Amino acid sequence: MKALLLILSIILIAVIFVQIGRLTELSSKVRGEEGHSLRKNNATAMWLLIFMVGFLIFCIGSAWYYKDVMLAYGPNKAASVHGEQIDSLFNWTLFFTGIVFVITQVVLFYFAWKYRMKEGRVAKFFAHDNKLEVIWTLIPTVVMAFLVVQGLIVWNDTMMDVDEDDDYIEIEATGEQWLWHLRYPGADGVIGERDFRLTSGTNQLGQDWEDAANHDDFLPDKIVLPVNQKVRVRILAKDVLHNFYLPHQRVKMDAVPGTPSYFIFTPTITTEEYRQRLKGHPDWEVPSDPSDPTSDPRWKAFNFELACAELCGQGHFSMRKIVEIVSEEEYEQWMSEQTPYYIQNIRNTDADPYKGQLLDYDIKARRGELMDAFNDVRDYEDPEERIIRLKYVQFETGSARLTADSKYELNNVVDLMNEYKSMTLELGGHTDNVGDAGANQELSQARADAVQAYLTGKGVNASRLTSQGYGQNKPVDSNETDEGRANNRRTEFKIITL
Ligand SMILES: [Cu+2]
Repeated sequence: MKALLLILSIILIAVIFVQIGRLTELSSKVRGEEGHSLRKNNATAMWLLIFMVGFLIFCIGSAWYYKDVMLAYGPNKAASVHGEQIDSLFNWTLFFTGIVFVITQVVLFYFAWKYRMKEGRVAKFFAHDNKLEVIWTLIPTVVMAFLVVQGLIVWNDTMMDVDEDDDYIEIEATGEQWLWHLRYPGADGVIGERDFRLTSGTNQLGQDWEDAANHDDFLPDKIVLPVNQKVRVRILAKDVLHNFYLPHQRVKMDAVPGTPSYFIFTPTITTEEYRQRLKGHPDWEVPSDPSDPTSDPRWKAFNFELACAELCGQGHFSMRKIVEIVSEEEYEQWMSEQTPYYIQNIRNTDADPYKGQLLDYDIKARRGELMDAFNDVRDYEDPEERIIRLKYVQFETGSARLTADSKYELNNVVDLMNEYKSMTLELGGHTDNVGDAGANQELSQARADAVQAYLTGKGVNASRLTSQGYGQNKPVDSNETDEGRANNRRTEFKIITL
């Protein structure tokens, strides 16, 4: 209602001015034509000057009023290294075009006033003026050259690929109608191979499971990156054109089906720091949920985002993902909480080419488990508490022959023995209660001996090892269930001295 009244009053004032103009015209006509025309010109010239002043005040005032929503200023400054360069380029361009804008407006209206029609004044005609030509060619040339060269420098910096020995994180984003698939390389830092022909319901990206680099890749539903770390994003599309856009970091690159592209950037400010930057600006102090006045202010609810900047179809808007820029420690923490897609969904299914086989990934994980177990018990005083179960040492059924995969666990024991030169161990064999107790006793002794033989074969001095078969006498679980019996059939070592 207020706005309507305001518009109406502006229209009315305009009508009044037009009417006054007509009245003056009529009255001057009554007084005579000659003087009328001159007076009309004077009035128009004066109005032009007034308009110029009003217009410039309006332009400067509105720029000041809207400064907090302008790119590259205040809360909207870039959050990446190259983004600051791009912003600075915008500001330089605005600076020069601003000067030209003010000068041309002032000159335009001032000349219209100064050279208005006067009695006896005649127009000056000239066909050519070298001085003028030089001035209005040279000045724009110099300014444009400066802006273009600056632009080229920034462009080259921004579009430069990583060097081989650079320290950077590589992630991958694949656009699809209408979502982004994000992929991180996992612990090995290498993104696994893809082949579109392998794409299926459980393999949306066509990851090649033969490639070990794929085994630790994980597919998070948001982008998390450490601050001040160079990032290379591989950008692909599965169907139509999409565009990978991180507005605050000034990252923008087309995702083209069939033609992978990339973008390199270094975030310079964490999400939390950016929130602090927004805090205090009136636009950001309003509730984040307009329908709930008690909700957090907008600055507190702020998140960087990944958007698609290509109009890729009706679900285009839903391609938004959260981007979190965090400290190095928070990033490591988050990484350690992620589960590789392969391990969670593919491992030991029919789609797994390594079904039933041991992977580097498992070998490393098993080593970690054993080292953790060792560190957990090594400080106990009582050797009875310093017992570690060799979870992955197994024997062929009913025999004392080690399975092939047992060597990984036993090699870890060899490493421990080599690291702790004075450590001595008792190797213990245990069975469940199925079958004859005497036979079980014999089997457990034979198995403990087999382990001892393996270790001495690897160079561990025999005097540091004893072997003991315990048969079925020391169960750690119930012998009533399959699971319990499996737990009771085990090989352990006891740290006698350390
Ligand atoms: Cu899209």
